[in-house]
Amino acid sequence: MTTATTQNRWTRRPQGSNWGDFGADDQRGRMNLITDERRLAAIREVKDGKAFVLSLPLDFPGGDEPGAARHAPRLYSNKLGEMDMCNAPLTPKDICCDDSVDLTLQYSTQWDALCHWGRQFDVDGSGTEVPVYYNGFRAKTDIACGTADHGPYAHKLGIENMAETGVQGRGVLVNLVKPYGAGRTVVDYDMLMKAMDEQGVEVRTGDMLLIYTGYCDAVMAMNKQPDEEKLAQCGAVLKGSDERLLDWIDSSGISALIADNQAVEGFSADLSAGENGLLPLHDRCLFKLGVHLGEYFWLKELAEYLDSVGRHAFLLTAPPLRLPGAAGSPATPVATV
Ligand code: UVW
Repeated sequence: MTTATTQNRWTRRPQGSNWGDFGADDQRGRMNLITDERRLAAIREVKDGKAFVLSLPLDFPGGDEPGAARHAPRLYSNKLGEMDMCNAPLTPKDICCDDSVDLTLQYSTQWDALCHWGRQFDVDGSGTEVPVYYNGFRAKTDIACGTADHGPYAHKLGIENMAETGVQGRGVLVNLVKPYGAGRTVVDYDMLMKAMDEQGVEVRTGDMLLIYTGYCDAVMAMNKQPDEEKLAQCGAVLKGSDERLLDWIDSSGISALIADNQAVEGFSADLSAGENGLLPLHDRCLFKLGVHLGEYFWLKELAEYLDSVGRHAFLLTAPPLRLPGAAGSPATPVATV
């Protein structure tokens, strides 16, 4: 496809992408598929009135990530003048706590913004690749790095774009623990389809698809002392190099893809990258299709309940923080069944 955006960002879009389909300057991607009608249909999936919180406590998995790119949250009290606002005696009658937090946005239960993952791509057929994100938005000018004066800021594709949609629609859960156990299994297209068929999972356009792997069950059991070697053996991961799986994500019409594991897909610890980069599923979803990825969701209780009542669909309400310019966000999603 050849088209011109209002800012002439690209005339050539990546194969397998939907750039331009939701508008030349779209920043919401497949969230556009959650229409009012589909949201109403999702509300009609509520039968029992039960609510499940799908967030880990945000100080899990615990400690700093290996390499310390991502840190556990650090709470501290605000100051009112010299007064530390922890049990602070504001008046002779009143006491008050008032905190701040240093919060790594992609440490625990989180959404990836569409500016989280891009690649080098020749956007105009000139033979020169440039670093771009979904819909051709540019590294540096659209997604600005921090300077001595200010932090990084995504002028385009920041997580606030997702938040502004409300992120409420039909959730459908596939239970991979049932057929494949709680150990590390790499799940390809055939395996995912088999699990879905066996469980009678029907995916509709605009659905948010949740994959229960058991990884976060292990994270929770480790009680903030994560054992990385053991965790590497826990929970299924999707096989990002399986083109049939990626094509199905495209043709299924899902609006978001969510898992209770680290990255939805598996990746090699030595960071070796193939034709579609280190994380081909991230490439297809975030860069090409505008499908947000949710990670470290807490799915055990929901999965067990749905299994016990023989259902798979529910109302999912999962907005990220409406934090302008950010590449990701923690969330406290709720499934209403
Ligand atoms: C990486 O780990 C690079 O990304 P994500 O948080 O999407 O898994």
